[in-house]
Amino acid sequence: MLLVVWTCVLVGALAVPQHSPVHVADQARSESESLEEEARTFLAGVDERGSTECTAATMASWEYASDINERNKKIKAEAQLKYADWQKESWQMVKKWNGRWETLSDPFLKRQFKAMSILGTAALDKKELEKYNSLVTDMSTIYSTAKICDYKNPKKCDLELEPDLTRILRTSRDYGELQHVWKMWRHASGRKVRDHYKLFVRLANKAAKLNGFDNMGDMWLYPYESDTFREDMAELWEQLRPLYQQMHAYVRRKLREQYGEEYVSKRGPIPAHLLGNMWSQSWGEVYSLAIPYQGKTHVDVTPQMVQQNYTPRKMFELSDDFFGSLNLTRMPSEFWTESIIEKPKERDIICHASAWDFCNGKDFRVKQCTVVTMRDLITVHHEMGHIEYYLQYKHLPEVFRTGSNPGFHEAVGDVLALSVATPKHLAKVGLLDEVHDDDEEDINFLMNMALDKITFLPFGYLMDNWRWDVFSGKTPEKDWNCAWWNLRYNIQGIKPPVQRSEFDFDPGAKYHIPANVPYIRYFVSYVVQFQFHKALCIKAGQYDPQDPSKPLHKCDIYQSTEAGNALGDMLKLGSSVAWPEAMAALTGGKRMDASVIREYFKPLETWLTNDNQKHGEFVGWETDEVLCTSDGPREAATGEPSSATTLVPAGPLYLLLFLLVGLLLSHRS
Ligand code: BJ2
Ligand code: ZN
Repeated sequence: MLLVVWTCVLVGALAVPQHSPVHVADQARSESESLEEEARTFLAGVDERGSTECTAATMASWEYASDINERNKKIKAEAQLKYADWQKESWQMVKKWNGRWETLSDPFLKRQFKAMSILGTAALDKKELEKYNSLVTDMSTIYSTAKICDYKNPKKCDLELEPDLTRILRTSRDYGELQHVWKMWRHASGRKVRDHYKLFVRLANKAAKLNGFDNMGDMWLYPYESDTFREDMAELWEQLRPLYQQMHAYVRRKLREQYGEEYVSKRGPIPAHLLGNMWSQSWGEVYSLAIPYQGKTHVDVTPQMVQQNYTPRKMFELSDDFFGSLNLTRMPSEFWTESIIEKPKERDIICHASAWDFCNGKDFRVKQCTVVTMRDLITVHHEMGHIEYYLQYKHLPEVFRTGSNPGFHEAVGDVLALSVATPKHLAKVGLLDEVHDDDEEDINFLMNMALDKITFLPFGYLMDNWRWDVFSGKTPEKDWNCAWWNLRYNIQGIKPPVQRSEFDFDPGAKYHIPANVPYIRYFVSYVVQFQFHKALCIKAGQYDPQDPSKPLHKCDIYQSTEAGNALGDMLKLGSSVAWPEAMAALTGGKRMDASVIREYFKPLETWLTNDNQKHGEFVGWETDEVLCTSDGPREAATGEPSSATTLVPAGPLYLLLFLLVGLLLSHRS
């Protein structure tokens, strides 16, 4: 390498008189060329080794997530430490380039150095990192293996989140049963991770500080490359809030008609357990209660899927076919042989659906405990969207094998699902018999979509608003749960079915908190996916702002290779350019823009506003109920299955009680 440099200088010296400007310029050029070359070789080496290390760590994580046992846990912990060793080692090598990489002229090389200058949690010392990792593993394991007892049969204590509790929340209309399941799930999951979370936050913040950030919340925003990110999110939410409030008022009336005014008041927040979902994060499952025109086509095709003997495999094939129809890459054979798409019977696994990139350009998998429902069909597309992104950017160096920003990654599958869910498309694949071009059916369809998309927005927004304040210390430990309910009330307009206290830890009952996955990405996704959809629909000739017969919500991009190629071109960029560039490549604009969702739902918004007015609905919510108290009822966890992992609630009173009972029992025997 060095030899080449010297040869070049020597040849130059012979050909050109000394000190001439041409000579100096040539010398500078060749020096910089050789630096570029050196950098390229260095980065290629780091990339090759990094990919191998990444594969090993990912494999160990997969093994544990798909077969939870002590042996796999140990192997995963060791693999995580080994990967962190490598990250530290490569980061130190990269650091030696400080002062030089900034002078490189190739932006592709420079950006790699920039991306590698953040070490992440590997900055912690070994003992602390081990603890940090084990806290996250333990929290997600508690969450993933939690079980509760049946409402009507308290001796049956093997109900799991997936599929049991999810099904009950989706289908039961029994207020008492829903309340039981809602409450017991939180006893079995969130409550049990509160202490873990305290230590976790301290270590996470320590790692963030070692990386030069104030706290972990700030570090999470690094990939968005924006100084105004939080303000931008707040602004987007403000633009969307009026539409959400119309939905809220409408659904509250429908629930009041179902459950009665003693349970659902006219002006109050909605009880959180009545919305068809354990976290009230999207409300699609109460569509049957909220259908605007009962006599018209219903677009929840779950019954048709069941009737037609759909299987998880068939759902994945349907999704693969859609990607293929766009000229995007189909799932490789390893995907079909290695993915887990049904819940195995004889072992514990992390059922929460996820997509995996094993960093070797070959192995890509999904793990999902798929149930035959329309909701899960949408999730299948969501997960396959991640795989499609992995496939499109697999040629890039490891540092760029990630979304333009995390929200882009979340949006890919959802964009396709926006087409899949249209009545026209459902009819095409035989899931709907007939489709009429009729305003009332249109409103039914838009209501179904809004119950998923619009109602998700405040939840997607508040999850990390809660964590940002926890990490920054603005919300002290003693207020964690009540701060959560403040946000749930203020932003979503919901309330818990039973009063909460600081003995509870309700954020911990949602997967991404114990599993430590940032969440604002989903809020971003729900905004940008409509921008992507619009751009693709124009390319597919399916949307024309001037033509009322082609509104955005009727667009189906199926079989449009123009649309698919444009999407593929953006995905191929990975994070090699800043996200506004990638956004511009597809949509022509560089900003996140909430006006596109408003446009998509315009006919529904008009309809909702009229309907709420017609019924004299109060838009908004108010209450004088106390939803959460700092030293509230330390309700014992009744109806909870006993298990070896059940922790005795902290606090001297409980300890005393525990000892007394133990003493009594030993005395009796
Ligand atoms: C069902 C979905 C996540 C996702 C999983 C678990 C956490 C990260 C991954 C990543 C993908 C990647 C999920 C869907 C919409 C709202 C949210 C929710 N599961 N993850 N490895 N969703 O995003 O797919 O697969 O490459 O970053 O959590 O609350 O259900
Ligand atoms: Zn996702």
